[in-house]
Amino acid sequence: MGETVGYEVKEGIAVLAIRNPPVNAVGADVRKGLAEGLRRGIADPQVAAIVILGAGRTFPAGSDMREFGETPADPWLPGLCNEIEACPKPVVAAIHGTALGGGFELALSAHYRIASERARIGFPEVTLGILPGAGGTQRAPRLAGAADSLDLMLSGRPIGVTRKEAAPYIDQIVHGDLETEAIAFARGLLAQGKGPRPTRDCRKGFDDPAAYQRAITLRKEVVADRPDRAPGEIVKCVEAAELLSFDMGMAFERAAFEDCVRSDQAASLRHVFFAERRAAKFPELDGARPRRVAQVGIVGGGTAGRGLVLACLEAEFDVVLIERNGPALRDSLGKINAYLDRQVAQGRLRGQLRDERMMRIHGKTDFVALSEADLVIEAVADDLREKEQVFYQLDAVVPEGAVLVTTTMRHDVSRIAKQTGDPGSVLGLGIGTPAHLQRVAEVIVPSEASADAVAALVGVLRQIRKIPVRVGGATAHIGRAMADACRHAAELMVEDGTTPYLVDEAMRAYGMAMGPFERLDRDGLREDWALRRAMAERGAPEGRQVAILDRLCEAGRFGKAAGKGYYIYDSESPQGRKDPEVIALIRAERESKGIQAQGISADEIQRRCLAAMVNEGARLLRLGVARCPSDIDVVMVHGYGFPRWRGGPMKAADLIGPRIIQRDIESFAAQDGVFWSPEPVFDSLFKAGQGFDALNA
Ligand code: T1G
Repeated sequence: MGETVGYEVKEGIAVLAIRNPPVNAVGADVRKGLAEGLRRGIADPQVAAIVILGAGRTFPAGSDMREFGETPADPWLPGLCNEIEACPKPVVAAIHGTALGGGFELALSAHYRIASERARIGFPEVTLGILPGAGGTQRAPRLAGAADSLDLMLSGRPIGVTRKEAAPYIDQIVHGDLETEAIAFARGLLAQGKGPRPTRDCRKGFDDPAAYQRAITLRKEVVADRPDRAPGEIVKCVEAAELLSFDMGMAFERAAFEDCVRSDQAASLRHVFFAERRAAKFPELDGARPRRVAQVGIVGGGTAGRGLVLACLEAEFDVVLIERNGPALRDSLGKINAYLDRQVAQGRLRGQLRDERMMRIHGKTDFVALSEADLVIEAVADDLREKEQVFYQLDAVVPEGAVLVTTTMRHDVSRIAKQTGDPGSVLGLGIGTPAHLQRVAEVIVPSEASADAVAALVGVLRQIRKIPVRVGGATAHIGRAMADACRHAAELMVEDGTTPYLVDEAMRAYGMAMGPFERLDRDGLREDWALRRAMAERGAPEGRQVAILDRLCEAGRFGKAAGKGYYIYDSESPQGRKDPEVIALIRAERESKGIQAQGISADEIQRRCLAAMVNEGARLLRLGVARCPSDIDVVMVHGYGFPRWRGGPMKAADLIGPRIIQRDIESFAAQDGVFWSPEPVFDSLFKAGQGFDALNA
């Protein structure tokens, strides 16, 4: 028996303990070990029943995704599940931690299931562009019916075993030592003369065929418009579960699974899963001795500051909020309190927790209050002088070794760090607003930064449930640079003939959460305008410059907050509507430059925007701003609305073929030879026959 599955007989019960840390993923060795353990238990006359459990922190959290794309080694999980189900001796699955995907299917193939009260169960496969492929779509509806089992499969979110929706799957919730409880449960079965109870024979979930069909029909409508394919396949499989025999249903499921697992969507979603985990592995963490962070200081109670306060309170940090004066402080604390009250009113937060959080926030107007802060995040307006002043004051009051973080999006972090006596403890943080709802945070690591400071900030970000992404250098932000490149490609197309509205429509159709011009309007045009004028004063920037944004600003169209930008925003259309005035303004700009308008297809718009992002991504890799292509994908998927099922721009480039993207860039050069010049990496990848994924190793 491989060491991944232990075999012990205790009181006539064979205990198969899976040992494949960290999450007992069901890889080839685990499957082989389980099959051998099962056969041994069946053959052993001393054994009257079998218990399957996970050693360590959890019951198996799924099949081993690192094996995807390869032909699985025998035994395959569906076959193993059938073998467990056919066992002539009762099999009990004892669940703790997170029994997910193939792990939950393993449990469903057992005859009985017990679970620790804090255990969770679920089918996350849909978040990976696939479906439960080891009998989940056939066994779960037999136990729970179509509605609940489909909701579990279509949401992809795990549920606690104490929830009523989990009851059909769990025979007993236990509170003591799991193995002891499992052996007692199995012996209890034997004492009651209870034997195997194959799930395939259960028809409880089919008791009300009309309700079953209604649930199918309803969810077919719900998933019909989803861009990802797996949800529709899941509904068909659960429908088949009631219509076909068990084995036919299993074959139906297998065929659908094979189709999905080979799809680009599945490859993209799997890529994002591992990219999220790779992103947090900063080189600085090796050997670092990060400062323990108990108290966090936030300077500035504006939208950004308040979001950071809320995120830190949720992670149970003590927070000191510094505002410039009493009225501003009361206003910030009032808004934070109001937000938590709304959470309570919406049932998303218990009143007691709100009170606890408000107890852990200390509002002050004097920096001296930060004399015990372990880490301070400055979130004042993005004005260099104001930020330098804040860091100068912080340096005078914070404890030695405290980590100082600036949220500047435009200024040089190293320059701000010079205001302190310990520049090595100063880092940058790029996080969208509202910060408490963002999933990704860019960590700007200047060359002089200390590994301990980086490790401390990464630790805090993981505690406030952010995916930290490393950004090298002291000035750039990955997301902002990528969005700017996409926006420039879009502006060139608008000046040459299309409209901002067609560009946004095309990029929404591509799957982006919003188009580049909607994003500009949301973020405001004023800052970009100011930056362009500052750059123009420093001499004509290289390449073709499109001044449509400047024309809009000259006309007072500064974006959504100003009621109009590329779109008009008013009570009639709070989300914005097209404005013929903008079209007229663009037409006038073309005429002033003698440009003949030419139509551009939606496909071409998407290709140009993607090519611009990929080329910019390649540039950020060359400059060492981004550590690897998958980091860029994580920022774009979580921070800039790039569709997760496309994997991010760098993954999308690999699925299309970097050579094709390179050819596209070269073919666009007539439009702007400076902007559209392919990065050298395209040639080296081509020569090596590789894609960007090769740079993720
Ligand atoms: N396969 C391989 N590695 C996995 C894994 C998996 N299923 N799940 C986690 N890991 C690795 C992960 O990459 C990381 O590695 C380490 O474990 C800790 O994970 C037939 C085909 C369980 C909730 O989708 O959701 O079954 O970075 O950092 O935050 O129907 O991991 O340390 O090297 O995420 O505590 C279905 C995926 C698979 C669950 C724990 N299962 N995992 O979260 O730790 S498809 C899933 C999770 C399937 C069948 C189909 C989470 C977690 P490293 P972590 P965590």
